[in-house]
Amino acid sequence: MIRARIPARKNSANLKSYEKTCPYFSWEDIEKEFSWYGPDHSPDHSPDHSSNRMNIMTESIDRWAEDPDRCAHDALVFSKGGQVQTYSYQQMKIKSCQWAGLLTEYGFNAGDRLIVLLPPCPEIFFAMSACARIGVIFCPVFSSSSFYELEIRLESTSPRGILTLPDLVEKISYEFAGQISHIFLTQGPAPGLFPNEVVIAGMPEQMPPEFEPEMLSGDAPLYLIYTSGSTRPPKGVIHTHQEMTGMLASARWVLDVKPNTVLWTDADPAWVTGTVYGAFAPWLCGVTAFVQGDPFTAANWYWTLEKFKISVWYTTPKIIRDLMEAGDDLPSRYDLSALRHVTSVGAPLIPELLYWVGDHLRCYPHDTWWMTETGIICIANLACNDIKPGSIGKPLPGIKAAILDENGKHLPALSLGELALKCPWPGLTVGLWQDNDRFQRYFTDDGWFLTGDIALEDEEGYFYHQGRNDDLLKAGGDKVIGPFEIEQVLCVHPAVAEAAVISKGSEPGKGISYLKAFITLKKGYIQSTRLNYEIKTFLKGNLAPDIVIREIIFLDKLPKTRSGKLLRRVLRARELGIPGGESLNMQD
Ligand code: 6R9
Repeated sequence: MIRARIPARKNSANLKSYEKTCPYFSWEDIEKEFSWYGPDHSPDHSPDHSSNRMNIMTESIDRWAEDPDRCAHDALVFSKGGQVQTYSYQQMKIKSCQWAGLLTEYGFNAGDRLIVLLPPCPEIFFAMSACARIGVIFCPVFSSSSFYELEIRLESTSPRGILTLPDLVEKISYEFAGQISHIFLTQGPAPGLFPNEVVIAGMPEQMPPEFEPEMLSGDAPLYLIYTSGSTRPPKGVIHTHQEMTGMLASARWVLDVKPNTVLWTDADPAWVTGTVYGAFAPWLCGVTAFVQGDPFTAANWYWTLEKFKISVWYTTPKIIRDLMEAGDDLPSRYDLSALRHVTSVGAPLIPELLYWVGDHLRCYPHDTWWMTETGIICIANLACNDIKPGSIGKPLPGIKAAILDENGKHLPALSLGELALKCPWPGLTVGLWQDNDRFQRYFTDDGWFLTGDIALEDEEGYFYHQGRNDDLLKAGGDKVIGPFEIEQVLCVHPAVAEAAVISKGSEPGKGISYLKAFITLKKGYIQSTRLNYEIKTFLKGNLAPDIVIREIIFLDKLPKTRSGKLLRRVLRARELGIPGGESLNMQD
């Protein structure tokens, strides 16, 4: 563990003191900001939620559209190919109402599903806000989804409709396309439309600009999103309207959103990060959500930060690494003076990346941890706390985290175990789509949510992520270690850019794992037997004697998900010749 600290920014942060806030914090204090709040209306106070009528649109888009001081403020700025489209809160409300009108005209009712299969574009956000308005469940899907990925999502959600593009509609099998009531195409031309297909360009604009949000119970589904792939079928995670409380609090404290913030969450809207912090959370705060529709290039990313005066940027270690590899001199060519807060999610923000951003963009990135199932950021480096490099930070006020052993027993500081969160909090998923058995397996009898992540907590309450529990490795004796520990040592070697360590199973007669490492090299280094030997020797000198890496393989790229998560299981499956080596939810 690194002992260095990056000092907190207490004075300018929204949350001034973590220590003073935690003991007195109650979610109800946040709920009070919503129009639905009343002594009998708080979701926590009614066991069946039946008396709570609310809609996230009333508290986000509509609230600001009806505020004379805020209605003209930008709600959404979208840039693609140099073209910029800007929508104020007032304009966003009209779009949302018109799209809600269109969906209603096509027979959509609360509880129906709309699959949105589009690359980033304003229509995703119009559809998202229209679905929320009428209680239709918004189901975003990556436009780069494979035929197979799409098929399992379509089969399991049985949507009333799909919103997509003529090119992408080709990915939907003829059999499924026929079963769906409506396939909406955002653009033409679409030669040979089937009877259930319609090009909707220009149609929402014909609809009335007013559409009262449907008042729903707090646990009414808002969106359904599939988690990153594993060897098992993906999980459809359900999130609800009442999560607005957690979205608002986390955006304010972790992303440090202030009234004049321009927030850029550079995640695809089909990833939970893009859905929550790319749209709903900034809209609840009444600030500008910026969306970049172009694919990543380092120059475009710096240009975006400069041109759109991004003040808060929520990104990933993958993007940071790509920027770092594009060169140290590039950031100095841009005016990044508007940028005041950088946050990261999805994969380990290793100290090398953290310091690089601090040195070259003047803002130290704050790592945040959460998962599709948790709905909101749960553990984070808050601006008011010192950053400990390598740590994912501390649980948000209102959230309790612990490290448990395999029997659910709490482990002392600095022990490796499963990261668990105490239920409930406003963000926690209410269910997995049509899979209650799997949903129940997340919870212990005494009310802890098991994350499946391996972590440890230090004496000061900072958490350190060490990988997924199915990635754990067996060293000598009963010792179990996370692969991340070894990968970090590998990355200290000057030639190594990234590393992944897997176990190929037990070594015959020894009970310890046969460990194999896969590495990519930094620019300027060439793969060679000599370098391989040198790295092995380096590892010997830097790892405990009972941890032995038997093989090191050079790769040009490590397999990762679209959101940049390392897929050790793909390497493992390829190595062992078992299923799972295929590219479920993989980036390329
Ligand atoms: C938001 C999101 C969740 C999994 C999670 C964990 C990994 C997330 C991380 C991190 C290291 C961080 N993860 N944040 N690992 N450091 N700061 O990523 O949701 O796509 O469901 O993934 O991502 O393993 O369990 P999702």
